[in-house]
Amino acid sequence: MDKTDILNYIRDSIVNLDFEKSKEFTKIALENKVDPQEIILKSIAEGMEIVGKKFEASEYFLSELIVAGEIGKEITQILQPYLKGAEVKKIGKVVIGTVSGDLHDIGKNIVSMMLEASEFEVVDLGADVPVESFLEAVKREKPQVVAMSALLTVTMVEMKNVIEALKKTGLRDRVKVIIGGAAVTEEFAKSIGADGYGANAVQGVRICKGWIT
Ligand code: B12
Repeated sequence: MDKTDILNYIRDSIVNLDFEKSKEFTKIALENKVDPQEIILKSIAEGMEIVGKKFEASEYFLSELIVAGEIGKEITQILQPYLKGAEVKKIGKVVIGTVSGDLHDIGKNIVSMMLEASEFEVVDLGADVPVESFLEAVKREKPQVVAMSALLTVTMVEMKNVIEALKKTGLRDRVKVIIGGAAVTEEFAKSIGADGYGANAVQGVRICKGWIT
């Protein structure tokens, strides 16, 4: 079994909603020194995309989405210790959360972990985070970056609300704002006055690093 096979097996077990096999193959991948970032991008992200397409085609329903979500979460947890770098001096602080009304947190968790692995201190506010909680965290934690995720078209507007609230409270100039998630685009990011947009976790980390160093 070569690396591509293992990555495909993990992806396919996610698509087939096979909890045990997806965990088993992830462990095999790690034993074979497959880069955990590749597992995220090639297996989890691609697997979830296929599940999403099946959902759109009414081949899968909400129950299947939930199971796929749980599998994605579980695999990400298995990968977490392998993503974390050694305890080194942190280069900057990021406050991250999925916006209010949105429960999708798998992508946000991946971004969070990759930031940590890239020597950022991350304050993860979780999912369904109200505007006020973002504001409080900026005041309390004094981060250089605020990162927001949204997967639903209806919750994208919350990102704009957070930026407006940061402006109103005089905090906007103290932070850079980056957004991401399947619902948002580069154009949307520009239109709401965000400083950056990351199509995936790797891009997101690269942008944040560019701001700090
Ligand atoms: C799993 C899933 C769920 C799970 C979520 C579990 C969880 N704990 O997250 C559950 C079952 C709960 C769920 C619920 C719903 N879901 Co849903 N879900 C999905 C699914 C299949 C996968 C999402 C996912 O985890 N992808 C994998 C991760 C790794 O990808 P990602 O989140 O995009 O993140 C990557 C990048 O976008 C980026 N990124 C993400 N955030 C950020 C942030 C920053 C700062 C940066 C830089 C980058 C970044 O980096 C990540 C890694 O590279 C998508 C389909 C899809 N194709 O996206 C639908 C999808 C998002 N859901 C959808 C819908 C409609 C719903 C429901 C409304 C269904 C319903 N009728 O009730 C509810 C809403 C619940 C709510 N209030 O939030 C729609 C949204 C349509 C739209 N445009 O609004 C989608 C697109 C499915 C579809 N095709 O119709 N869902």
